[in-house]
Amino acid sequence: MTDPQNGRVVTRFGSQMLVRDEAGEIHRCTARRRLEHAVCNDHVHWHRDPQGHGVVTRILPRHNLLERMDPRSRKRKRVAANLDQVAVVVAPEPEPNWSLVDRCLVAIEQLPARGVIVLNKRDLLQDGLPPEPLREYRDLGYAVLAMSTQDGTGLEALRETLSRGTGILLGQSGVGKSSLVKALLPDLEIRIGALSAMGGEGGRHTTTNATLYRLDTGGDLIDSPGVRDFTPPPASPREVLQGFVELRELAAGCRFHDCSHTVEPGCAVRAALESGRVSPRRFASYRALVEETG
Ligand SMILES: Nc1nc2c(ncn2[C@@H]2O[C@H](COP(=O)(O)OP(=O)(O)OP(=O)(O)O)[C@@H](O)[C@H]2O)c(=O)[nH]1
Ligand SMILES: [Mg+2]
Ligand SMILES: [Zn+2]
Repeated sequence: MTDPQNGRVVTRFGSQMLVRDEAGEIHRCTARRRLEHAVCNDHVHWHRDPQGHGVVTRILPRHNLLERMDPRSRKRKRVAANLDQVAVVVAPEPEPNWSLVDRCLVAIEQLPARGVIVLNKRDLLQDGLPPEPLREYRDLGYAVLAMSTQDGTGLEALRETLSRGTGILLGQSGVGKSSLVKALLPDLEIRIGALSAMGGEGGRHTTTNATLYRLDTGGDLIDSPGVRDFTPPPASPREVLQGFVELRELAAGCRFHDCSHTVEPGCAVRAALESGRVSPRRFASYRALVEETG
């Protein structure tokens, strides 16, 4: 039996997980009995038992946890822990679902973490112009980066953005999240080979498990499975509002402090909407989420 060591959960499959030690070596581990299920990027204590098997004995307190509602079971699904930034990836193909982006941003604001919007596959833009909503996100203060893994443009800006802390790529299936990870990690093929030999995610096309990778420039990046939709866990209307940076600022100016921004007189949010200072698309996303999760 070895002394306990610090590690980070690279990926989990059933009761097994891959844990990265402080030297960067990856070990296959099981969880000690009755230990809560670990999640990708949990910081843990682990050791080798007398038979030489890796055992995770403790999950260290998380500074945040990204969760979403599973559309089938309607239960919370844990995506990853201890995130500093979240990049929501969109592409000209498949056609972007902007309400999904807004929903991801709500979860990001709740973590909280830095939100980044990535437009991948810029090589597929018909007229070379980025879609209109991207300008809205930039105006709200989110970093918006355009790139292509096909021609390699724009990747340096993403590498720089991800060089500190731990980031995750979120987005619809097929937008190119795994392709981005691959482009940022030239030796990924080798690592994927090593991971799949240990029972982790293989070279499959569709990602099925969130997996943590170490970037050569510093920083860590999590590749996550594509989602059809993204619903943050249930929240009060007030909590949903916190996820819309421009609306939460405006709400401070409403006449009633418990304003629902629907029918009240003196509503600063609706005034801004009517004068065109708030995007109707964003307000509709906010309303839909209040109706759904409230
Ligand atoms: N034209 C073009 N195609 C790309 C680009 N990046 C990725 N692709 C293609 O998009 C497809 C999907 O890429 P993936 O990286 O598997 O997408 P993903 O987001 O990881 O998908 P899931 O794992 O299912 O969530 C592949 O056929 C890639 O070759 C790009 O910049 N331009
Ligand atoms: Mg993938
Ligand atoms: Zn109001």
